Amino acid sequence: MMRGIVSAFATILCAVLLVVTPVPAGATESILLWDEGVGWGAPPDSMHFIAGFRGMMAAVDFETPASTDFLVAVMVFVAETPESGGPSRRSAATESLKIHVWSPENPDYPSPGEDAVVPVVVQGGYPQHEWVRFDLPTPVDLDDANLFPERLFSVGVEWLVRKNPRIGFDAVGAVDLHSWKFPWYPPWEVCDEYDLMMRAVVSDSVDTVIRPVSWGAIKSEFR
Ligand SMILES: [Ca+2]
Repeated sequence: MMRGIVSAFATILCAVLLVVTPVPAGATESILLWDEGVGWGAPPDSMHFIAGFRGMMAAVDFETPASTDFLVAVMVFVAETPESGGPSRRSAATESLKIHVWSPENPDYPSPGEDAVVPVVVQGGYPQHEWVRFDLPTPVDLDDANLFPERLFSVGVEWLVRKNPRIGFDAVGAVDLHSWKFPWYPPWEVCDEYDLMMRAVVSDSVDTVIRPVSWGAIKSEFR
């Protein structure tokens, strides 16, 4: 475990956080992501999937760029969800999922700590095998130094239904050691063999337009 932590720290020093602004100049949103190996196109054959039992969680940590102050959405690559009860070509509908935003464990270590805001439940039935954007009910102020010391935060999911949905991960290229998984009990375990396919959408303004409810952008509700 200690070796893993030391390795994580070493990699944090050299890992590169990608900041992608896919919208035209003048817009305020950026997408934070690590090396998931998939770019903006279709996922590669190397993509795999994870799924947890009820109550399990998975997270990715980020550092807010100085130019952005608000977290407005979380993006998750939702993988195909097999029918329960045995092999089948059919896919079950996606089940509800809880979205979390965490403060860092401490200012010197980015693993998820306490919930920074009330977790959000998104209703099932959202698409599969694509990036799904879950808009938060209100932007989260990442400039709050009490909640996000050193501008560190994590986003992620908690499973409400066993093994539904599955979430993509990438095990090629760099493994950035910013993905965290499955705490039966603290501490979180860093993923040292893959990068979870979860992203943070940040903005420099609270004026960010929350997209209309659609299959591509799910408006979440605090629960
Ligand atoms: Ca990777």
